[in-house]
Amino acid sequence: MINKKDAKTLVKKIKGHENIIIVKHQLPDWDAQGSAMGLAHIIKENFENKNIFVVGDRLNDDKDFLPKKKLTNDFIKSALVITVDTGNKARLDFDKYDLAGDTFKIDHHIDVDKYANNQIVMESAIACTEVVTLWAEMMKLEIPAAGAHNLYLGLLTDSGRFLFPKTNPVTFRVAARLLEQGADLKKAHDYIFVNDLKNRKWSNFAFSKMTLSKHGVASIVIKKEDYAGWDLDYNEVKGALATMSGMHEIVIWFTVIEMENGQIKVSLRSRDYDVNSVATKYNGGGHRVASGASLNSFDEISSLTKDLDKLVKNGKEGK
Ligand SMILES: [Mn+2]
Repeated sequence: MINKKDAKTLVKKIKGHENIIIVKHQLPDWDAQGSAMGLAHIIKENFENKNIFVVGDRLNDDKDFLPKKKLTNDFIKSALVITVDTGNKARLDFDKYDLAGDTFKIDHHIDVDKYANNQIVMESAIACTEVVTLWAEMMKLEIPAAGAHNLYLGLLTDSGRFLFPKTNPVTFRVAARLLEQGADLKKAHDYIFVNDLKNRKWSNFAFSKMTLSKHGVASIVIKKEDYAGWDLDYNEVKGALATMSGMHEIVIWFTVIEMENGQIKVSLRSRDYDVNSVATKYNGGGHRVASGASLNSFDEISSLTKDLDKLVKNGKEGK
């Protein structure tokens, strides 16, 4: 549950600032963007005379709350910066965060980095959009349809279509509320889950590269040359991850993706095992069964696989 005092603090801080900047994590997913846009729409609807901007990369061509020009340092110094869906400061998609007049973190990742002045962190929430919605409900704020649509997209994707283990009665209550507020179920589902043929072809190609350890740890390693010429963005390349889910034989699965800039990003998933405990060893973290990490070189893949094998050997409850 959200602590009412923290919920009120956020309202007070919004009231006290004319300028509001909403920050997501780098390489945003729909929970990050949905939380940011949803929150922006809620603030616009319920509080008068606010300049609200959502900064950083976007997943689509939604122009709402986009700064028309570069935000000045003076603007940032006078602003309340609200971060969404970002567990650690290093992952924020805003290089001037430290200039902010005031800061507030809204999140659902494991709370390892209390980087903001105040926060609402609900680790039990399946999506950050769930936290934003519950906050708005608790504070009796209106959720306009455009906000509900964005919030629903985050709920839908971070819960893996309501299949992931952390999906619970609250998730469905929040989904119901968002549909009542004007989120369009079919539109959202078609928008997220109907892909181009090239995405399915990519998934098939990527899955053909899957290797499986004898303990049921599957991985797909994707280098730059693998996706060269495919015309895919990072999230589409990462579509390879989902091809390994939903099979008895695979109990932990991960992708290793070489980014255009040479960074090596890992995404880890499991139905039952605490992959977060391994992710933290490799400059990462996130959730118990869904975490990210990064490697210094491809040589680290074998030790990563060994660590995950060990997790399986130790059993579901861990040792
Ligand atoms: Mn999230």
